[in-house]
Amino acid sequence: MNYRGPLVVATRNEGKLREFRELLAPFGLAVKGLGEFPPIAETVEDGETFEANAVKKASFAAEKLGLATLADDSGLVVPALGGAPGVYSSRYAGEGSSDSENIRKLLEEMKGAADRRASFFCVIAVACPGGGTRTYTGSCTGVITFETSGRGGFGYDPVFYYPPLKATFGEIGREEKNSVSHRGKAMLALKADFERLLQWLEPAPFLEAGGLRCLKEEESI
Ligand code: ITT
Repeated sequence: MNYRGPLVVATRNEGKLREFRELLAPFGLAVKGLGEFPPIAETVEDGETFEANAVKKASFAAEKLGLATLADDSGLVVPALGGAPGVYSSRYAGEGSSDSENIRKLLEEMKGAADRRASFFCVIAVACPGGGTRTYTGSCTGVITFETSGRGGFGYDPVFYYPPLKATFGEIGREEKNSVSHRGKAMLALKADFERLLQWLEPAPFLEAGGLRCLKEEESI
């Protein structure tokens, strides 16, 4: 028997949750958002890397809820800005800043920049209570526009122009974005590992009733 869920998606970002629901739909797992549980404290995202923050978010929620949990940490890396906003992408214009405030700051900082390349990065972490974590990574590279275009997606999508599609991520549909995005690519890596992941998530039969245990990394098949 393989693990059949539920899998909690631990994000407070509605845009991300919508994308994950669509990306996870073919996997046949019962996907649950944080909103379906009593509120848990917010994870302090003080890691220096996307991976550290993703692992922290997933394992914190997994421990609190006692369920297998997926989280991602993602963001935009702009070489002309020394890698900013990076792990601070969601709060680039200050704590609690909105997507449009972050975009305004980005366009301001990019004034006069000759090199407008930018990459989105995503690290997905899947954690099991008392178990460990497995991580999957994806990225995609585009160009920062001079003004917003399109109302789709979330975050920096309206200023992220993706040359192969000749459009910003704000101008394309969710399905199209998922087929090329950093999150979509990290999900492809997860998909390639899916059978192993299910076995890793499978409760060990000798555990106490209701207990869910993941094989430790060194035990993994
Ligand atoms: P959670 O931590 O609750 O998941 P968050 O929005 O704070 O929500 P992150 O800390 O991972 O998530 O920050 C990601 C930020 O990076 C996000 O708020 C956007 O500003 C940006 N970002 C990430 N993925 C994006 C995408 O697909 N399109 C546009 N912007 C994205």
